Amino acid sequence: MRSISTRSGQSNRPSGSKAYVNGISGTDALSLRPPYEARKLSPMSHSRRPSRRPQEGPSETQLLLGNEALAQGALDAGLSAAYAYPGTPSTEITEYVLRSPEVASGDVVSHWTANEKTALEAALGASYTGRRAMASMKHVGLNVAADPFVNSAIAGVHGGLLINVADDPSMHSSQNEQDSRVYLDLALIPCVEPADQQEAYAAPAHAFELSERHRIPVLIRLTTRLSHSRGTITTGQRRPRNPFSLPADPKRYIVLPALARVSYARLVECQAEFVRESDESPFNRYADGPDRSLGIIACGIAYGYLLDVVDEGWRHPILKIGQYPIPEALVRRMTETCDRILILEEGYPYVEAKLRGLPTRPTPIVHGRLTGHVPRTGELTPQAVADALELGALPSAEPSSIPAPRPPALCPGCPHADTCKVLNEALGPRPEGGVVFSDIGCYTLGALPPYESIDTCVEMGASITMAKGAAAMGLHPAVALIGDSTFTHSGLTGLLDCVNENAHVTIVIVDNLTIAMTGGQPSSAKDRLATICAGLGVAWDHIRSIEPHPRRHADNVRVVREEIAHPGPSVIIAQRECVQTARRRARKSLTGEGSAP
Ligand SMILES: Cc1ncc(C[n+]2csc(CCOP(=O)(O)OP(=O)(O)O)c2C)c(N)n1
Ligand code: SF4
Repeated sequence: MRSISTRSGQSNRPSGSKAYVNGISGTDALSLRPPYEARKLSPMSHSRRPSRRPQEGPSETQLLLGNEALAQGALDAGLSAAYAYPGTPSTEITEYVLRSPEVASGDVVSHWTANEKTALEAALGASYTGRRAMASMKHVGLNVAADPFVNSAIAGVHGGLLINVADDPSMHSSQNEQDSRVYLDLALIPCVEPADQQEAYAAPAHAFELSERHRIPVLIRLTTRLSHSRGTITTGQRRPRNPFSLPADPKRYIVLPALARVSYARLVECQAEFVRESDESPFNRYADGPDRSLGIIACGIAYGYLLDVVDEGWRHPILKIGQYPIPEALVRRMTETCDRILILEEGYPYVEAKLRGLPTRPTPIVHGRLTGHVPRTGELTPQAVADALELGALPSAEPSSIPAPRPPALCPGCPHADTCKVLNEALGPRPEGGVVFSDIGCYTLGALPPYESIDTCVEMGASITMAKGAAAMGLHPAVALIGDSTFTHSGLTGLLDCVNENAHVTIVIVDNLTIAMTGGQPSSAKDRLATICAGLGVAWDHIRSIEPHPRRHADNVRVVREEIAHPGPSVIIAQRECVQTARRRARKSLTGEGSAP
C-alpha cells in the first residue's frame, strides 16, 4: 500500500501503550490541543463529542453499543414509532427500542416488519401524523426500501423521519459492502454519520430537527465497528414527543407528476441550504494545523481511528466530516491551503471521488482509496490509517485465546440439516439431479460440507424467482429453498408469479418458526404459511408439510420426489423449530423469565 510521509523525523504516534483489538479502540478522547485553533462554529472542536444533546439538563452515563446509543438518543429525542426488519449489523437498534420502558408503557410503538420497505413506509405513515419516527435496516435493506427512500424525499415528511442504515464494510455478515452514502445522490437528502457512540447518541436529535426543519427524511449511517462496539455516553434531558397533527398541505404526499415536479424543484432548491448547514454542523469540524503540506479529511468512524493514531504534536489540518452533503466551505478551506489531502472514509471512496470532481484552487493532490494510499476494499482500521500516514506499527493486543476460531456451521440438531439431507437424496448429484436455488438465512450454510445442498444464493427472495426463470428455460428439477422469514420478506410476490405462469418449480419453505440468522426475532407469518400459499393460488394438493427430522427422512424424500414430478408450482413446508430458540424458550419457562411477577 502507498503511504504519505507526514514526518520531519519525529514520530506522530501516541507514545502510550494504548491497545487495539480488532480495530476497535477505546473511546477516551485524545484532545488535540494547540497548535490547533478551534473553529468558531464548533464549541467542541477537538473532542469527539457533539455539543448538542437533545436538551441541556440532568444527564446520566451509560455504556452502550453504537446501535444502542442511537436508539437511546432517538427515545430521548421524542421518538414515537420505530420499525425495522432485522439484519446485521443494525438489529440491536430496534431490539433496544423494543426493550425500552417507552414501548412497555405504550408511549412508543415499535415492531419488526415483513421487510425494510414496509418498515420505512410505516415510519413514513407515522411521520404523516406529526410524530417522530424511524426505520432501521442493514445496508442491503436500503436496496429493498429504495423506492420509499427516494420518493419520501419528494413527498416530504411531517414529523421527523430517520432512516438508520448500518453498512458492513469487509462483509462480516453480508454479501456486499455497498456504501449507503451513495444513495444520498439519488434521494438528495442530508445524512449524519457519527464518529463514536456519543455522536451516535446525539445524531437522532440533530437529524430529527433537520428533518422537521426541511420536511425531508434524514439518513443516519453507521458501520459495523461503531454499531457493535461499546462506549460511554452521557445522555441529555428528554424531549417531549410530538403531539398528533396532520400535515397542513396534504397534497404534497400525492406524487402525481404535476405535484411531484413542484416538490422535486423545492428539494433541488434546498440543496444549497443543506450544504450551508453541513458547513455549520456540530458533526463537521475543522482543526487547523501549521503544516499544510498535508491535510486530512476523516469521515465518521475514520475520525475516531485518526484520533487514535495521532499524538498531541500533530501538525496537519484535520477536517472531520459527520454530516452530508459534503461541507463545501470547510473542504474549500482545506483544498485552498493544503498541498495534498488524504481522505479517510469507511466504505466507498465517496468523498474522495467527489473531491476529485470539485474545482479547487490550486488543485491539491487527493489521496485515498482510489490512489491506493488506503486499502480500496474492506474496513478501515487504525493500522490502515497509521500505514497511510507512515506512522509504523501500532501496539496491538494479543488475540484472546478464549473464543477458538471455527468456521460457520449449522448447529447440531438443526432442522435445516435434515432438509439438506432430504434434498441431496431426492435430487441426487448436481447438476444432473437439478438445481437448488437458495435464499439467505441459516440454511445458506447448507452450501458448506458435509451438505453442499444449495447451488445459488444472491439476495433475499431470489430463490423462487430464479428457479422460475430457469424452469422456463427448461431446467428440471428447479427447486427453491427459502426460510419462513425470507419468504414473507420477498418470496410471496415471486410465488404469485409462479402461480400465474404455472411454473414447474418446487418451493421448499424451511420454517423454523423464527428469524434464526439474526438472533431469533419473530417470523411474520407463524403458522400461516400454508394458508398464504393457498391464498396466492397454489393448489392445496401441492402444499405439503413435512417434519425435517431424521426419523422422517424416507417419507420426506418421497414427498420431495412427488412434488418435483408435479408439472406446476408446489410448496413443501418443512416445519421444525430452530433448536436455539427452542432451548431459549425452555430456559425462559424454567426460570419464569419474561412472565408476570
Ligand atoms: C435485504 C436484507 N435484509 C436483511 C438481511 C439479513 N438477513 C439475512 S437472512 C434473514 C432472514 C433469515 O430468516 P429465515 O429466512 O426465516 O431463515 P433462518 O435464518 O431462520 O433459517 C435476514 C434478516 C439480508 N441479508 N438482506
Ligand atoms: S440457529 Fe437455529 S436455524 Fe440457525 S443453524 Fe442453529 S439451529 Fe439451525
